[in-house]
Amino acid sequence: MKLVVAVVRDEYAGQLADNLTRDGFSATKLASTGGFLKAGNSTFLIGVEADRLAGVLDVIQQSCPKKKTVSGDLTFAEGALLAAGTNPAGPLPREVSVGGATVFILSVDQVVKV
Ligand code: 2BA
Repeated sequence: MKLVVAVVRDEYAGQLADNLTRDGFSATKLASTGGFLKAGNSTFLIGVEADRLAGVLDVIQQSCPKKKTVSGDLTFAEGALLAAGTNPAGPLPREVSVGGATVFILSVDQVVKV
């Protein structure tokens, strides 16, 4: 069994939840916050048999299709940029590109429901 952890933009979360349910996948949706932009996003936990993993990834790709650019004053992100090694004297970025979804896939030893 696999555990898919998918961080998605909030605007895609409802669509993704609907499409996962439509295709027979079980999921848990958590409210989360991006460490860099400190904006709300949604994290899905999706437990799935390995032979259906590709189906989950298809649904995520279809439901969260685009990269979007977030622009504005990113001064608040200075600490994160410093931690990432960005030149503190250099200009801060005015925009960053946020993906439709960031997906982690983990192997699961066992699932127990009591
Ligand atoms: P945030 O952490 O708010 O990041 C939003 C976007 O800002 C990122 O988009 C990336 O383009 C940019 N960014 C993040 N950290 C940066 C840094 N140190 N320097 C410059 N730019 C940076 P995505 O990569 O599409 O990530 C979207 C969201 O997915 C993230 O929101 C975070 O919540 C999650 N995420 C992405 N990669 C992750 C990872 N390796 N581990 C855990 N969560 C991750």
